[in-house]
Amino acid sequence: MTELVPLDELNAAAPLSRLGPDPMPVGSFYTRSNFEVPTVDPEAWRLTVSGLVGDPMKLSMSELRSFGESTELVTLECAGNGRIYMDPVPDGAPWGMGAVSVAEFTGTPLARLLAAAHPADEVAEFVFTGLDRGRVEPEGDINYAFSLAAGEAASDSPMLVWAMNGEPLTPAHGAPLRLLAPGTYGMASVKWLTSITAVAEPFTGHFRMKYRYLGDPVASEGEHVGPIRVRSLITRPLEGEDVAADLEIGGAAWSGTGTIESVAVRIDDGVWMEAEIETPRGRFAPTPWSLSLRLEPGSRTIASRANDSTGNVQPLESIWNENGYANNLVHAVTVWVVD
Ligand SMILES: Nc1nc2c(c(=O)[nH]1)N[C@H]1C(S)=C(S)[C@@H](COP(=O)(O)O)O[C@H]1N2
Ligand SMILES: [Mo]
Repeated sequence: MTELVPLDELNAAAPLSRLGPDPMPVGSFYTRSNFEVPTVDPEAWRLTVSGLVGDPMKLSMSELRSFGESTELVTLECAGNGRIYMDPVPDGAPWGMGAVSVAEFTGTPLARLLAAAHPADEVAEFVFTGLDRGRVEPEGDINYAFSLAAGEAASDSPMLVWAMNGEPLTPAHGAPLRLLAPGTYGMASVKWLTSITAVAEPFTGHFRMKYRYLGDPVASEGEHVGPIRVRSLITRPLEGEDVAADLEIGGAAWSGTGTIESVAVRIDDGVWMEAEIETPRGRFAPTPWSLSLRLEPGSRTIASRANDSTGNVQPLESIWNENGYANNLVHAVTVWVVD
């Protein structure tokens, strides 16, 4: 039985109790699809690499896999995670805190394939196109597509993924092949990947232009949504639970702008207390944290706040923007401490 909490027919949230440090079952991993899941014939499927490259390619899955393989434990988070905590709540999928999940992904390092294609010096971005199609305003029918800057695409983190937790990718998560851009919000990790195109000008496709910060007090106006903002979540106890006075509070923290430096916990309006943090099980894996405390009986609100190695810290209040992206406010849960 799947534990996902459906938001609508295409989008479903992961249960917080399953978040890190281990991979979550694929059936618990959140799903976010803008269009219907396309039907893909895996035998006929090919990946094309074209545009401003010296050696264009059209690859079967086994040809792609000959470029190498690596496995990483990765935290994937949707830019809309936490949207409903903004005031007023912007339009868009009404995510609470369940649009983030952790799995072990296996695939071919993107940089290896791109190097073999010999991109021209003037390449500014690579455009990744999926097989899913749908109607958007004002363009009409389009395929889902997103781009990465040439430098990010050629770095050692993006992967062309065909397996999740050692099992073939499922249709909902982009079978037979998806891009995975660890450290960047989920919209860049294009599912049902069919082509990679090297271009000299910044890509202006619908989704690339939609995922921008508008009216955000922290980002510059119109800036593309990219690196995941630092966040911690409390995974134990859960919202609304009855707990004993002596308890261990714990959760996961991650950031696309650095490594997690510290996590602090606060009870009601008290002082921030430093939690213990563990070493994450990979470059893009969540950092587990915990703190054992004795709480006073009654209703208590527990909050957590993470800092990363580049000096970013979670804000105490939601940072609002027009499309409801990247709301990384401190996480709080209210529990009942039994006498
Ligand atoms: N082709 C395609 N890729 C896509 C999307 C999509 O709608 N179509 N949604 C993106 C968004 S917004 C997110 S958050 C992630 C979600 O990946 P998941 O469904 O495997 O969790 O996929 C991204 N890749
Ligand atoms: Mo997303």
